[in-house]
Amino acid sequence: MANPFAIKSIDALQILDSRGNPTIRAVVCIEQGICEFGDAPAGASRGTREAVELRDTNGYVTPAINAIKYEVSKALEGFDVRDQRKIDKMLIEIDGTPNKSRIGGNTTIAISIATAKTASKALGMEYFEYIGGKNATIIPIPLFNIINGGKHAGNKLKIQEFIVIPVKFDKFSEALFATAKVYKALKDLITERYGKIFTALGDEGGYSPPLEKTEDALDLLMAAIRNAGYDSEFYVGMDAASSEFFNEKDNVYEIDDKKLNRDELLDFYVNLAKTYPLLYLEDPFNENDFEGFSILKSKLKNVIVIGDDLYTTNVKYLSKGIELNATSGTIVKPNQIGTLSETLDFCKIAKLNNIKLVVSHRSGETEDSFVADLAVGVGSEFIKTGAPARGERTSKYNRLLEIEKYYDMEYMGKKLSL
Ligand code: 2PG
Ligand code: MG
Repeated sequence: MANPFAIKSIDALQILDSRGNPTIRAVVCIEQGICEFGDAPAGASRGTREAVELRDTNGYVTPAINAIKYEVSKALEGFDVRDQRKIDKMLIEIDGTPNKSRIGGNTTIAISIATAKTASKALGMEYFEYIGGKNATIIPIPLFNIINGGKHAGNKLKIQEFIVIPVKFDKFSEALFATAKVYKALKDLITERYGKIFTALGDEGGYSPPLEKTEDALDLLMAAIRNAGYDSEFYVGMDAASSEFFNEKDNVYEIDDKKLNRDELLDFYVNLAKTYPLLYLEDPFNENDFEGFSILKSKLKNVIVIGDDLYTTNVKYLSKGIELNATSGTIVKPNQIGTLSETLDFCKIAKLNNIKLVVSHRSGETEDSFVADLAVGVGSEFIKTGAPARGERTSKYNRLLEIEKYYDMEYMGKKLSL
């Protein structure tokens, strides 16, 4: 008799992401009749070292679907779905390139996630349990990106994400609903100051008011926190995604109508940290400037400095960052590297070296909530998955509410020492 956990088929279909772009959904089915899907999200401000997406010239993912249909499904037929590592290794081998450019990182991550979901369903486990076992006991602190700039919005803000961080709450659910109040207060403020037409949303569900200066956005965040009736319960953070406003030719950062060299940008951040309760700063310098990160980290002891484009969920670059003492934390995006096993290895190395984990969505998302389970599974300190609005963002937060309630989990905000 065939192994009931053996892969019977892998199918794929083209679906839409939250920006209305085509993306890939892979469906893994095993002999006992259980099937699950995995979706590939898509970034807009991508690091140059990320796994490559396979698309045709019009942006359709037909080549990725064909790769599954004519090549990968045959090669993986009969593999035991519980053997995630073996399956991921096979995907890497079939691709054969260092950045998954032949069959596409979008192809491999969709299959890799579908594999884990099918296995855990067949074993009667929740995804977070399957990933983390008994260690999965805490709900991470959400980082809510409620003002969008940079590549995610049509305004002139150079910084990509302005984030509120509800740390001082007893439960995740309290933190989430408090943030929803702040999000509403922000909408009221924007309506009052700029008119309702400027309450349009950016790609991650945050507002994109017609602001130009970093300080204006931070002031608005602070006013929204106050108007919602909160104060020190919230910190603020930013994802600068600074590679996007770095002018490589002149070696300057073009921000807030200025051209700043690295030292000047560093002073700019240091001053912001004096004025605002800044807890979190992601990609403050361009993706090749490990040294800049490390100087900033030593200067801003109370700010968690995070690498995203710097590391691209790749152990090779994380190891360099650890050696240079570049950051106190890292973004974790499974589609940056292309398989779940490599993502888990990355998290393990980060944890061993006291690097905080920020499991993250992409700006182009689907409704799948898998990253919420991944965050709980790896015991991440933070999860970054946009504003508390729009289905592709709320699916992750709502999944965390479910996990908190039915598995009686603690909130990281209570445990994290800052
Ligand atoms: C980021 C992400 C997600 P994108 O820079 O951290 O917020 O954006 O998916 O566009 O890379
Ligand atoms: Mg980022």
